[in-house]
Amino acid sequence: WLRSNFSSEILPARPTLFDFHGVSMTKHFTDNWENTQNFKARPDDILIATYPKSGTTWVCYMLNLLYFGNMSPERQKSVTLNERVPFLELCAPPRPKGKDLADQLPTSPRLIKTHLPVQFVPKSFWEQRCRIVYVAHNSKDTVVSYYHFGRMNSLHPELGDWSTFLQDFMEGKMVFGSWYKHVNSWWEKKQTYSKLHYMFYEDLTEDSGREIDRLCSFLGLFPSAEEKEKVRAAVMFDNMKQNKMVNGSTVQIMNHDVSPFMRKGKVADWKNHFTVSQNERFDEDYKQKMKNPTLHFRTEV
Ligand code: PPS
Repeated sequence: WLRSNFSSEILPARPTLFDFHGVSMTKHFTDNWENTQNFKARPDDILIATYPKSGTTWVCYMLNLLYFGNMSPERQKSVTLNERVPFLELCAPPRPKGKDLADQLPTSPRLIKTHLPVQFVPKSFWEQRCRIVYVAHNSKDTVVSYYHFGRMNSLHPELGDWSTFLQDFMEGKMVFGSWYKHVNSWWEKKQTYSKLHYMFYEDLTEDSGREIDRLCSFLGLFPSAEEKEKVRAAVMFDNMKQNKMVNGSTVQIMNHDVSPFMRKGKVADWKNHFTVSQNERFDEDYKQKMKNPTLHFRTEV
C-alpha cells in the first residue's frame, strides 16, 4: 500500500492483469463476479456499455440530464455522476460495490454503466429486454486516452512507456481485453438485439445536438427544444471539465496532476502520439482484425 501524495487516502498497490475466460482483467472487476452476474435488472433499466475511454462519462451525463436534469437540480449539485450512474462490475474496497449501488439506486429508470464485453453482461439485462446504449471510440484515440488514464489512475496496472502500451493494446493486453473484439462483438449483437443503440464518439464530437436527438428517439423521450439545448450546453467538454460532480476530481484514486480525467476531449489527438512507423504497423494490424465492412470508425472529423 502506498500513501498518495495528493490526498490522505492510502492507495492500494496497482493490480496485475490476468486472463479471465479469455479476457484480460484485474481483480477490481472480477472479485464480485457471482453477485454481478446475478444482478436483477428491471425492464426499464438502461445500461450504458463501452470499452474504457470511449465517452462513457459524456453519455452517462447526457442520459442523466435527459431523465433527471429537471426533476432534481439539487441532486445534480450534491451527488456525483459516479453515484448517479453506478459502475456495475466495480469492486474496489473501501468503495461500495457497483452492484450494490445499482441495487440501491432510487431513480427510475436506473442508469447503469459497464465496460464488460458483450458475452459477460449479466443475463437479466437480456431477459428483461433492457435498453442498452453502446458508445464506441476510434482505436487510435482510445489507446491514447487509455495510456494517460493508466498513468493517473492507481486502479490501473503498472504500465510501461507509450510504445509498450501501444503494443499491449494491439495484443488485447488491456483491462477489459481487446478493443477490437469489444467493438465488433457489440456491433454484432446489435444485429439481433433491437434495443441496442450504437453510438460513436466521433459523431458526438461532430454534432452533439443531432446525437441527442437520435438518443431521445431511441429512448422514447420528447424533451422541448429548450431542454435539449440545456443538455447540449451542459455536456460540452469545457463545461463538464469545470463540473466537480462529473470531472472525476472527487475520485481519490486518480491523480489529476499527472493527467486530468477530462484531458483533451478531441478527435485525432493520436497524431500527437503515434510515430509514423507506429501508425503504419497499427494500420496493418487493424486491417487484419477489423474485417466487418459495416463497422466503420473515423480517426478524424
Ligand atoms: S472511462 O474512465 O472509461 O469511463 O472514460 P470515458 O468517460 O469513457 O472516456 C474519457 C474520455 O472522454 C473524454 N470526454 C469528452 N470528450 C468530449 N466531450 C465531452 N463532454 C467529454 N467528456 C469526456 C475525456 O476527455 C476522455 O478523453 P481524452 O482523449 O483522454 O481527453
